[in-house]
Amino acid sequence: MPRNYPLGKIRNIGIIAHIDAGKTTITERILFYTGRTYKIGEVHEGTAVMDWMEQERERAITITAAATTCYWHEHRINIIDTPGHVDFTAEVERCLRVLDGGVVVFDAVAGVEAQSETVWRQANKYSVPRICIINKMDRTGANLKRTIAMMEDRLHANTLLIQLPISTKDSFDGIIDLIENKAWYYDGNPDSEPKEGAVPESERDLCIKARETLIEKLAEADDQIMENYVSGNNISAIDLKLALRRVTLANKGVPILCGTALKNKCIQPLLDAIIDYLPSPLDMPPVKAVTVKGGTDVVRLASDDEPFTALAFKVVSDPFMGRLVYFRVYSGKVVARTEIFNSTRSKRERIGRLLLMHASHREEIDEADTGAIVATIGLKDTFTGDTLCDRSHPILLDTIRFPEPVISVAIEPKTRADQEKMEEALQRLTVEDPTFKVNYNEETGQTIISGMGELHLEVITSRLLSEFMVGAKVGKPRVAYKQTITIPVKAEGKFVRQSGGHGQYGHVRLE
Ligand SMILES: Nc1nc2c(ncn2[C@@H]2O[C@H](COP(=O)(O)OP(=O)(O)OP(=O)(O)O)[C@@H](O)[C@H]2O)c(=O)[nH]1
Ligand SMILES: [Mg+2]
Repeated sequence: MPRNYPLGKIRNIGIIAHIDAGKTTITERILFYTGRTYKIGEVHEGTAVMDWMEQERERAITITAAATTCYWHEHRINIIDTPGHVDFTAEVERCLRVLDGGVVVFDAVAGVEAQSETVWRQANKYSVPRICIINKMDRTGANLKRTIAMMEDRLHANTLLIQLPISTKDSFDGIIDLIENKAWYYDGNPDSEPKEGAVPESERDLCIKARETLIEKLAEADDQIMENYVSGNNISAIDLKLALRRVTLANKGVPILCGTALKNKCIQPLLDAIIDYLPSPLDMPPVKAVTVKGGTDVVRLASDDEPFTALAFKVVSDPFMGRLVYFRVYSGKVVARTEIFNSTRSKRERIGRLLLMHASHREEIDEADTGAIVATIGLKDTFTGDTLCDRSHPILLDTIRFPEPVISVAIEPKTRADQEKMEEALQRLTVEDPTFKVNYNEETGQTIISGMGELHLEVITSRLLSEFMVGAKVGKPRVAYKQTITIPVKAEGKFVRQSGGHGQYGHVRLE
């Protein structure tokens, strides 16, 4: 069966940022404008499709990374919306490990925040090419220039501004596309098309200067633009776009866009930029691995004709459906209801149903080919970070490493009936979440759960109740005080028992 989308037309991207920057709000607009949803979901109203978990809707924050797929201008975009809260940093880590590109979101008022730096470093670690959008341009105090300065200063980013905002004191109306030299106006109504217009007279000079800066910066990072620039040739919009793509893919610069997701402004140009500047699986270097026997280095090309290789990056225990394992296919393809090999654990596994995930909804598919990000039901012994492959070509991909938990609390079942259920539920949750650990302290008799922060553990206890129907309360871990001997002492004891037959006698001298 021919694949629906050629590899070059696939984008696997993650949306990453500090908490509340607007990642989910942007993703909801992407789903709407690509026709995936018919009504825009809002985080603050608890209707966001991507924040589907009960705890997410209650708190209006993202807790677990959610995957979805949409289509834009004949491209297929697989998106993972990640949480920004520091307690859920593992979700960002696992996503960046398997994604090809990133959209980094900034709040135009707050600029670069603590978690913006963390996610930026995580993206650096995996050399993920990225584009940035400065969101919330509608807010009073929004400042594009300051945010860009902060990005250069704190993230050491080579920023390539490709849009200028069109805004008055209290409204953000649209953008000037510096590449095409065109202005786009948005009225905020989600159903209205953006209107093309002239660059406002007042912005002309600024626009010429900003375009000149963009070309200079691109020339510094790209030989082809440099050549044209030096010889004074005309540089076309196409030349600029191709150069931006090369520079972004080489991680030598980041295109910067702006907009306001909440007011439905400038999402279409973001979608265009995802396609124009972020990598397809073909743009990524061949994936490196080692052979199971002998540990020699091997590579797998991004191609359906190579042996099947995938990395499991998320395990979710659904109380009704069982274990759902998410994986990214790096090479080859896999068909539903067939046998594969988990080379990390040397186990044969059977792929059951194959699912294309859309947040909590699932679409059953027959096969997953190179570049796909899908989930499956049926794998019993596969955990986060495991390599799945063709049994006749067993290789190992680099696994995913997670930070160690930093805080602990004691957890106690509310009733006797809860006891057994709690153990099982906690076990399942540790499989899902590599930054969540459970230990039994023999000395104090307490069950201790550890995680990345208070919110993390709070969410876990609330999930125990709502998903696993286990009542539990948390408290401080008890400390087992111990005594020690501080001065030398001498002691002596005797044991004598005479009750007929052989007597028993013991004598101990202790110092
Ligand atoms: N004024 C304004 N508010 C926005 C904009 N985008 C998002 N918001 C609001 O900011 C809040 C946070 O938005 P989210 O989309 O949940 O942010 P997030 O980055 O997904 O947050 P986490 O997933 O919890 O890290 C919500 O109340 C949104 O309505 C915007 O462009 N302008
Ligand atoms: Mg979110």
